[in-house]
Amino acid sequence: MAALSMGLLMQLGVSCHKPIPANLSSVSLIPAPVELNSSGSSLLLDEGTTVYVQNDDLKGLGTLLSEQMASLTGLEFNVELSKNAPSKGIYLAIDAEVNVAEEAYALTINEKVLVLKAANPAGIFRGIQTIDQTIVKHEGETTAWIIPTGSIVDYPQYEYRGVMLDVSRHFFGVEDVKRVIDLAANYKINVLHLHLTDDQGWRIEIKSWPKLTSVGAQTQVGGGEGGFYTQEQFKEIVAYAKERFVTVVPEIDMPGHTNAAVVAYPELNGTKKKAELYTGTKVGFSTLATRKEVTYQFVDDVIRELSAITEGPYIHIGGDESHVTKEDDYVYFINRTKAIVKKYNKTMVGWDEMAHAAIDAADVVQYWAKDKNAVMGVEKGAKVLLSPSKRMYLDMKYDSTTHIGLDWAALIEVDQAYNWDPEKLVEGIDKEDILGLESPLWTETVETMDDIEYLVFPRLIGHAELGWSLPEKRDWESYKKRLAVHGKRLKNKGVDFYQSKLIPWEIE
Ligand code: TNX
Repeated sequence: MAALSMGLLMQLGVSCHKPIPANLSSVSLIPAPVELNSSGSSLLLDEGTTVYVQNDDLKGLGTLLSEQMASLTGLEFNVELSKNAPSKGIYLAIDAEVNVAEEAYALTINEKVLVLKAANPAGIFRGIQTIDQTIVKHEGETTAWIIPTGSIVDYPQYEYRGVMLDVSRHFFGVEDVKRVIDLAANYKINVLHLHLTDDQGWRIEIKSWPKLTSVGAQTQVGGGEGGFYTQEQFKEIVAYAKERFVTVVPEIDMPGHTNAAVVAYPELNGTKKKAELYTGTKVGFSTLATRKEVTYQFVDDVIRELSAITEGPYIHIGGDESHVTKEDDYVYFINRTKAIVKKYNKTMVGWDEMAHAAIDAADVVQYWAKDKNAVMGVEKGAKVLLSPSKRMYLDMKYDSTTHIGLDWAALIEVDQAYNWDPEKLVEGIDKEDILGLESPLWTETVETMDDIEYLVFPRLIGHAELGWSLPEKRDWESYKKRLAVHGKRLKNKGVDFYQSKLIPWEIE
């Protein structure tokens, strides 16, 4: 042994290092996992570390893990197929017994091998995000990348953990949307809601009503050029999201918030005023003609085309702030639209005002403003998606000095966004009534990707923990220290996040 040089040992892939002691419990995981045990040692990552996958279906996920680890460490990792667990390296495998919940996964790490198991690829993907966060840079005599040993068993509290992007007030292209998906998926967010239409712009190609985009997509807030997704581009977003186990929920906001549509097709206009392209930020002035048959031909065509390019189960029909639609016309419209959504085998989601219509257990009410509406929805059997504007609206300013954003609901500092309990938010709405949580980003004041990043991060990370972690694992004092460590990660990814003074950021 003594005759062998250090270099030769390295070439042979033999490590002469004793494993570095480390503590899995002190790794800054967000969201906090359900169960974690630490065994005090570590697994060393180096160029020789291979990611093995049990079958061909997991190859994509193996590659994704190796890429995520590479971008963090600068090392390269091979991906190989192996039916059985290796004696050394990283192993991804399907195990039907890891079935406490959808998306559940189990991680065991010893000094030689890390094994990630889940009953399905979605669980493997969530577990990969945890692995990524367990990697620690150890600065000793030499720098080493290690993963502390121990075990984790983990699964989410809520099945729907979403983020919403308003692409109507300001349009954002496919690449921006993909970046939002990537950054959100790192924190186990599993839904992207796209607010595709509003007064200022219609952003999705509908082949049977071409003027929606040739006319209705041509501008945005402030008068910029706007834009829209072709159906091919929308499918590209859906496919990209799917690879990251993120479901896309498209929203067509109706019967209000429809100025862009009625400019394109005046026969749909339910007001007496001639509609013109709008670049301001007022709400509540437009409505579809709810008693005309042509309107339901329009709704049917739009929902039919949209359903055909949407893989997920949900279609969001808006339903908010229809201030110039009479109450009985509004109810009539939602009831007819509900039947159309059902005809195309989708689940209808709508903002909380929708509870006034004849909704039932098949529908989802998105709570944003009124407790009364959300409770009414639950009484009718619907599930509730929580987006309380005072806690979750990502377009609210952090404090009075924030250079973009609005403040009508609240100022939302990082603690205000994190420090509350979804189960206790509304009296009469219990955990079993809640489908999940969603953080909306309205974009009246949001013009660039940097603007998006600044308002979304870090608040979305806190919401991700609220949606995933057990109430007893959530605690502001612990969270703020864990979040501090993520400052470096966000910076490495070039995220222009808000460096709140409440967080003891660890940024080089
Ligand atoms: C209310 S929230 C709206 C949006 C605005 C937002 C601005 C909701 C369902 N409607 O139309 O963009 O406030 O914060």
